[in-house]
Amino acid sequence: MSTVPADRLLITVAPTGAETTKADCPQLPTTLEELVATARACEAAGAAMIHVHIRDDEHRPTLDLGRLTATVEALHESTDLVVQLSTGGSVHDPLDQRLKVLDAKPDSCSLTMGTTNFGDDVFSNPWPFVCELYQLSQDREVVPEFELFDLGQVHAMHRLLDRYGLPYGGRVHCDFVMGVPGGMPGTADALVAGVNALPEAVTSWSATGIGRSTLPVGLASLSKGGHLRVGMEDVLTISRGVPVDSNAQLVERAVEMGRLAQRTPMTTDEARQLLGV
Ligand code: KMH
Ligand code: ZN
Repeated sequence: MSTVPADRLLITVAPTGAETTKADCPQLPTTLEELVATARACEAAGAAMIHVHIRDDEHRPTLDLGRLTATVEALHESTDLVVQLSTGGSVHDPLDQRLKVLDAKPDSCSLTMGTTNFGDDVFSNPWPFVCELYQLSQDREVVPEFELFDLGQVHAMHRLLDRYGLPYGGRVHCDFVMGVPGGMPGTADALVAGVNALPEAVTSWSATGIGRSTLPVGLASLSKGGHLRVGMEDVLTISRGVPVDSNAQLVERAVEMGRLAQRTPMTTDEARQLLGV
């Protein structure tokens, strides 16, 4: 059983993503040095987990295993954050490379529960791939975070857990990623429908809303007792028309939203307990 008090708030920061270009957003952390500095600032501000996408020397998304491994090591050396590598990558990454992400030995990995239209692109997660990635996470002792872009993916999570059992670590944490054009809308109604449909085995969940849905989803998540994911992967403005300065600014706002909801940011040790890392 987790002994993390119920008022604790897990704040996950997703600082980079795979969609925004450095040219469009120079403050996006794309180098290892920028990522480590961002991670430290976000940890100091109240984040306990980091969801990581990395870039190459030209700031393009990459799943290069050497870089991923060096990134995990650098984040472990410089912070106590739970390090979660994205296995979603970019919409252009092949499935076999996405499986290899686990070779970089993260604490956690994202695991999206189905294929989603993603703007004009397709974020491909065929069922056999989902099953293979899940079994690999069990073998490699990496704690998955189930990413839910749509209500049907909640049902897929029931199927997966029924077929293959609990994740490594014995806890079940998922994250609603809402407001992607092609996925479920970033509304309180959609979040409540998703939360009400979760498998009983789920022990914790967070939510994030893309773009303008970031505040409605964050507030709805707190109202429903959930946790928060924030960061420049998901939103690039702090208010209408005002660009985000830094990921830490988004973490600070999440801390303030949590304070209003009488929730205290979780420590990294508490996050490890909560997630079974
Ligand atoms: N970049 C998106 C296509 C994940 O990190 O697992 C997929 C994504 C989900 O961001
Ligand atoms: Zn991601």
